Amino acid sequence: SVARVFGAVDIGASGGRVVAGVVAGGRTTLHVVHRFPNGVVERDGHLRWDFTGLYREVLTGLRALAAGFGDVASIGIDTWAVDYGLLGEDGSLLAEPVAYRDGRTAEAVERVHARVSPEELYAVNGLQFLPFTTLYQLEAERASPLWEKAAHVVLLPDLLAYWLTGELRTEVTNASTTGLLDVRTRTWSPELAADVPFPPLQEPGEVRGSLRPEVVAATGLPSTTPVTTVGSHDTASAVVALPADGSRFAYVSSGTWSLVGVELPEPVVGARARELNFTNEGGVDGRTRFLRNVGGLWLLQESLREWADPDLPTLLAEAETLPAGGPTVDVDDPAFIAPGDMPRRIAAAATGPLRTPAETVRCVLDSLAVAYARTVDQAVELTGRDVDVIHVVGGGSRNDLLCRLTAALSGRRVTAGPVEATALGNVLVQARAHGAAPATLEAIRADLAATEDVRHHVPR
Ligand code: ADP
Ligand code: LRH
Repeated sequence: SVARVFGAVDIGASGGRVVAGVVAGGRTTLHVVHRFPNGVVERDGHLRWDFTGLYREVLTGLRALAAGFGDVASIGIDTWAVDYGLLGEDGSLLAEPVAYRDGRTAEAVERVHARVSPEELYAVNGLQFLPFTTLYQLEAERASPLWEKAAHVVLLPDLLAYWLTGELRTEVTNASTTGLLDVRTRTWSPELAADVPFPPLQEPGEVRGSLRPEVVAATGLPSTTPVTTVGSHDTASAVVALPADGSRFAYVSSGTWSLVGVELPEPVVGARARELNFTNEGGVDGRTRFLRNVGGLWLLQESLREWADPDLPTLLAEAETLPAGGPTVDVDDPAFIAPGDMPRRIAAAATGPLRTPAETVRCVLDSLAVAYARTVDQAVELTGRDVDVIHVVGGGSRNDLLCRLTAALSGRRVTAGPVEATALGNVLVQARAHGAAPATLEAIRADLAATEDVRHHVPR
């Protein structure tokens, strides 16, 4: 069959890429045409994203895509969740988006809970408590002078899509992370979202629009190129692209955060799920991503930054020689959310002394693996599902030590890869919408299980 090319824009909290996904006869090959760094910046008293800068990188990437691959069938966009930009009446961005790591929600959480109890919130939105969920950020935003000028609240992948196409929508998997969506109906909660000017919802697989003239001029892509809505929450796209054979699997999408859980046909919002702080995020095709946001490689990224970026493979090799059973931390400790001074904060929270960078790295990886194993066990308990294999995808799948420790501590088989699962899921949802991939997620994953190169880690 003829090869077709789909462009994926995938931006995580630590970096972005523009990828060409070449789909031919049940096999999808990714080519990264542009990579760029990302991170929070301090501006006007808040931690923000330089989103205008990220948009420029997206255009650069799309230009490379057009130059390298010619006939591009469609483009899809995903980023991290929960954050948003405010647009004025004329469609202009009122300020660079505040990042979820900013401390502004501290009092907002209590104000929200004074109006709606955590139990009531969980019954409606099905989300684990995280202090940076959009609901709390918007509560803090109401106190800012920009709020009364805001005509639209636009989630970040949708903001990029707006700049590319001029169309305003809210993609539904990402909307599910706002805390304002009703988990049972997948529509805005009339109580919680009443006065928030979100654009209308759109499902993955629908076409958002075609390219504005300015974008055509900047990239060389034809104006007819469709932007196709995908699972625009990066984790939703990652879960599409699990190389899973059958249904007895759990996953860890391991990057800045670790998203650990299973896929379900329906939400689970009982008291025990709330107690264990499990979330019911919306997946592609109406699925539920029943998972827990667990601390992630942010602890490692921020430590590396503090140590002036030493060579990671060397440090990991050294960490590997250290004995098992060393100090650990609770990777979910809210003390780790803010940037800066990470090695010291880890040492202060650890169950024993940490003397060297290698010891700190080993502590982080042991702690992550413990959390992965425990969370998979909890997902099994809460859902009654059997899990034979844990698929680790994302940047963390390149960390052999982390994957091996996870296999050892969970007593389950671990499959590592694909590294770029998110971009791959983005490509495949577009490909399906344009007739180039199978109809069901199960068939898509079976193709991946047959074609993707993954590494297997067996306990002991
Ligand atoms: P995000 O989407 O949240 O920005 P990624 O999925 O891109 O995150 O993962 C980034 C992480 O992947 C880095 O913090 C790093 O820990 C890990 N990583 C990247 N390359 C390697 C490597 N060669 N070996 C081990 N870990 C790696
Ligand atoms: C991962 C992610 C995660 C959210 C967090 C804010 O990149 O989207 O699913 O919990 O960022």
